[in-house]
Amino acid sequence: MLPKRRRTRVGSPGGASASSAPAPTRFPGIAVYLVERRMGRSRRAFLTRLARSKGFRVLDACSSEVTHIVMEQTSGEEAVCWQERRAAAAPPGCTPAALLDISWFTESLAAGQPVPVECRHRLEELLEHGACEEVERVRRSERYQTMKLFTQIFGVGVRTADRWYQEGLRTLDDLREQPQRLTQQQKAGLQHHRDLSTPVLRPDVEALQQLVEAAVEQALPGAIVTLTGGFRRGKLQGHDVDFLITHPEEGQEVGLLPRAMRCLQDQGLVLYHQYQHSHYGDPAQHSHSMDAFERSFCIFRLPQPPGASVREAPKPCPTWKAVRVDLVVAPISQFPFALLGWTGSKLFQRELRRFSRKEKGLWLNSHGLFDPEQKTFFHVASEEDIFRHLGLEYLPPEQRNA
Ligand code: DGT
Ligand code: MG
Repeated sequence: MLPKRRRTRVGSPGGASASSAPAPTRFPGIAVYLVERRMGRSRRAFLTRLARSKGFRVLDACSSEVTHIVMEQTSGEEAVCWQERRAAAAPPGCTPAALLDISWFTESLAAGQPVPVECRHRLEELLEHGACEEVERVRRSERYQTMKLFTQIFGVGVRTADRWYQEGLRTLDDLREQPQRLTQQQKAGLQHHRDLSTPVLRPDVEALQQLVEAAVEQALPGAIVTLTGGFRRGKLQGHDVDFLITHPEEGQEVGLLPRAMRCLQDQGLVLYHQYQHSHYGDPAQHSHSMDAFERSFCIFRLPQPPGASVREAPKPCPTWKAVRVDLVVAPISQFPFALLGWTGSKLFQRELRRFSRKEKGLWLNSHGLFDPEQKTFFHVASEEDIFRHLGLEYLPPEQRNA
């Protein structure tokens, strides 16, 4: 579940008894024991550290002090076994420790304090039926909510979000407490999360277009900036703003993006950017959905006109707003394909490419249209030409919102 590097680091002989000094106990009446079986040693060690950092008392051994025994993916047989063990461990006259599903523990970590034990946390149901439907349902929904929250962060894909979920992280604060796990891109995404999860609106797009056009013109006079993505399809709001840049003379576009970025940075408009060189001819990219164009993934610091309210009243109006912007550079010979690809929607592009391959035997992507039998590329001057080669009626961007 964890990368090997981490596994060897946390999997010291001490296991969960991680040597770091625990934070002072904030909840004296509660002593948790995490059952390692099924949970795994590294996850248990990780959860132990996380819980201790939040002031929970987590014991390394299942002694008589334990008040809450927490188990994960427990079978009925195992739960019976533990039920007998905890009864034997409890001193005469004392209540045996509660036998709980991991959901009680992760909810408590998310809340920053022990949540009340509810019926759905207890493993009794599990003892009777071998599985607890309620726990499964809540867990599924908790997973869904967490994955949704994490994948909305700039720089976080499904695999990373899933790994974090498996490791017990649930909230943005959990992530903020672990900066060493985050890439620079994810840190920027978290830092500006509030703005970036607010939809970008048309007036923002127009203001951004002017700023980008001015910087590009300064970097390379005559270069052309075209709005793509959802906003070219007529959407009124979106999660980012996508621009495609080219120059009417092939080759002139080389080197323009770093110059344009410098110009934008000099104006204090760039909060974060990640530059990526073009990688034409890299075979590793051919099976990948990403194209090979030079690009910058950015977070812009977009000044807000006085009086524009981004956040709810009565807070003072902010003077700027963080906005995600993608700048992509294409040589003019590939521009129509890049424009078609970057206008989207993703589903429309997928269907168009499938149609091209299955019905016409032609391979379409953001770089070109290829005839594998003739081994030739089609030369086109516009999106209309591409539709024509595919034998399709031209669809304007507004009709590509599949
Ligand atoms: P949104 O969420 O409001 O920003 O919606 P869109 O449609 O603008 O989606 P977005 O910004 O993720 O991507 C714009 C279009 O560009 C979308 O149809 C997919 C396409 N696209 C995104 N990344 C790449 C890429 O790396 N290569 C290619 N060829 N297309 C991409
Ligand atoms: Mg977009």
